[in-house]
Amino acid sequence: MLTMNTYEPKDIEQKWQKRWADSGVFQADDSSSKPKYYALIEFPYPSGEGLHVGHLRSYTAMDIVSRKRRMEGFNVLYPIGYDAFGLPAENYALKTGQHPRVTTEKNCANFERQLKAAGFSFDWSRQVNTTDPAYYTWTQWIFLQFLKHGLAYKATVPINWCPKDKIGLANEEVVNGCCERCDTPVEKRNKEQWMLKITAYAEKLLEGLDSVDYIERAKVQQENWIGKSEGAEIEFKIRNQESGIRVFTTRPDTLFGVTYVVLAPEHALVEKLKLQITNGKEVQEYIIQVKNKTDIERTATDKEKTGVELKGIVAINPVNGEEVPVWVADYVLAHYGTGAVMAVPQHDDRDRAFAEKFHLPIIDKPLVSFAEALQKSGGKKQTTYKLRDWVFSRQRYWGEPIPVIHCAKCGTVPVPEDQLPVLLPEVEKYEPTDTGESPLAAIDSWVNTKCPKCDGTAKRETDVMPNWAGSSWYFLRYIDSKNDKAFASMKKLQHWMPVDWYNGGMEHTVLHLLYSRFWNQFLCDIGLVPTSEPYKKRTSHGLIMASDGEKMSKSRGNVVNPDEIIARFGADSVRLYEMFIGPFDQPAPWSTDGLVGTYRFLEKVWKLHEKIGEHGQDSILKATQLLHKTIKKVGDDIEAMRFNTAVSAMMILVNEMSSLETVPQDLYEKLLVILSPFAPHMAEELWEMLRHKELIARASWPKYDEAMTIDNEVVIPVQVNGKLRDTITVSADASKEMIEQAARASEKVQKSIGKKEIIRVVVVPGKLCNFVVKE
Ligand code: ANZ
Ligand code: ZN
Repeated sequence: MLTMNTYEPKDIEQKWQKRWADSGVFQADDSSSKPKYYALIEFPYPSGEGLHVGHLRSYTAMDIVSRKRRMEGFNVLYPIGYDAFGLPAENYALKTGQHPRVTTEKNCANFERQLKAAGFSFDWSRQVNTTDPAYYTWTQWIFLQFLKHGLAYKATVPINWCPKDKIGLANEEVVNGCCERCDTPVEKRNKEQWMLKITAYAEKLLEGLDSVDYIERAKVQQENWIGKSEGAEIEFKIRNQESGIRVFTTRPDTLFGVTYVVLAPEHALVEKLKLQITNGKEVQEYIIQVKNKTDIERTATDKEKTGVELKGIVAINPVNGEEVPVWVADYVLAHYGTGAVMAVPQHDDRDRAFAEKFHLPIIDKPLVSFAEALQKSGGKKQTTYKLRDWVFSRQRYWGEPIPVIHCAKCGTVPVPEDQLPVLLPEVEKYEPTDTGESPLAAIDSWVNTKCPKCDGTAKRETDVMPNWAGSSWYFLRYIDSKNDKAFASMKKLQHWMPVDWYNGGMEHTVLHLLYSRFWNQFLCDIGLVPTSEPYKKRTSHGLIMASDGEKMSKSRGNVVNPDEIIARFGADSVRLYEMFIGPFDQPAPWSTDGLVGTYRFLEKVWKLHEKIGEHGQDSILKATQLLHKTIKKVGDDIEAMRFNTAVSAMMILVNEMSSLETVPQDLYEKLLVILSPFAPHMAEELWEMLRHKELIARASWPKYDEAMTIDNEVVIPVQVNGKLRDTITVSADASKEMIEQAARASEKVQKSIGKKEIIRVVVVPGKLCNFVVKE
């Protein structure tokens, strides 16, 4: 018999965290002969609020997968780091004057403490931090490769401008026409920006989706964002003009139904045809009025249509020579297709709404075949994408400086690679300048530099990168995080890539996934990474909500603090609870009662060790069978991310084992092994109490005997008033209720009973079921 003691998580958790660290058990081996497994979670932004219970959900899930893989004989890489550039630290600096570096360091240290307290099996030796110059050297270096290959360029583009944050926003940072951060209505401004030519990868990003295992929603969102559209480009000549209007259409077959043509208000022809347009003033006024509308406002089908006819301009339908009027209207976007459409009110809802409002003809003409339409119109096949190039400049401080120099003589000159990193200088004020330039622009000593080409006076680029940059390649850096010669060595990349399983938030399945796939594909194309797709498999977890069902937020005061609950219940109970809380991919409300439940369960597991013994009176067949079933179920459930049902299966097993007089050690040990990925500290402690010298983290995942997992079944006769009417097959240990239910479900039995009243039901488990009915 083992010594009795009670379950006290705080006595054991730190002990095991230290043992794990000292033994290096979770360090991945770059040259192991075991098969490799790369498990990835989205590295956190180290906010001042500390770890969120939502982080714990994703990290525990992949921790379970990682721990199971090690037990299955894999060499596992499960790394961690910090995505630490970004606005919150900078906004905090604006308020308090504290350098973002200082708050970032403090926050990272806090996160590290919290993550370690949760017992994750991260390989801490590979930690990365995107704000570390040793890291962003390589972010800058990769940017230079984009530049070298013509995929980074400067362009004057209308950008979304937040007048409050004084920052250019990417489309995705604009929510319902407002700044995602401060909710101020966003304006359009023309500004010179660095762009990354992600559109050059549109097709590849789409095609690559066929070769990966992503949850359906993620795949669909990627496809929609890329928005491939196959159609044709067709030219409508303008009467008495040289220039024509090129339209993009997915329905050339409707060409005979065209009753007018529409240009986007920003279309270059509007300016070019100025002298021919007889209502120029009206047109100009319209254009000014639509300037600040977002694309979503402009194209929403339920919005009232607006537009102005370009009087004096007439377009000619190439298939039949018919003359149609030309309009400008904001439902046509300048940056999609050709910025002009042929309008077919009979077949297109927006065109119809517009035609009805402005009394334009709606005609029903027979469709023609795509081929025929192209032939008659002289058009050509054309594919367009909704995907736009990526605005890569931010006029802020807390980001990676874009490593280029502007020379009056030589133009834009990349900073020579051996002069990287371009370090972020100290500034006195973090505010963007009044002109909307980065605060870096105000530091003359930093801005003024020498041209690397001609040695003449030159100026540094003062824009920094968006906070998507560092996270676009961090999974590569983990593989070789200390390399100072390259972002990662090809040999190590070949060993580890691709990531085998990546779990993260649903909110990141569009942009972060697309951007990081783009960087990886590009680096693969230039021969620097071995696989075109970075992630073999991608899943997502549901949000953890507050107990009131609302999103946890500081302002609502409903945030659950991981420190407090770990101090109260121990990390193992918290981990287990986060897995038990509900289907992994669904949002789930927090309940501290639930946490009490998982704590009690662990107490039961702990107590079980007092029952370990060899010569019990009970038959252990039932418990053994249940153990084998549970090993199978927990294993399968982990793979399918059904963590909640894995936990309940272990609960059922523990109840069964608790009902035994004595528990064979072998059974108990197997229970501990399958429980250990969920509740690793307790499992280690009990394992040690059973006199194991090795960590349970190094144990093997138990095998189950398939025969033991199959229920024994029995055939039971069903009678009505003593007469045999049918037989049913049920499991040997089926309860009375289950047998009666199965018997009632029999069609023959139902027929025999008919409308007669059932007076009594006699069930003898394993033997018989008899319905006594009123004749
Ligand atoms: C005539 C037509 C007839 C159209 C019809 C559709 C249906 P997707 O599938 O999203 O690519 N379009 C083209 N360029 C546009 C722009 N810059 N702004 C707004 N709308 C534009 O949509 C392609 C269709 O959207 C094109 O095909 C065009 O209208 C319109 F029964 O041409 B269609
Ligand atoms: Zn120069």
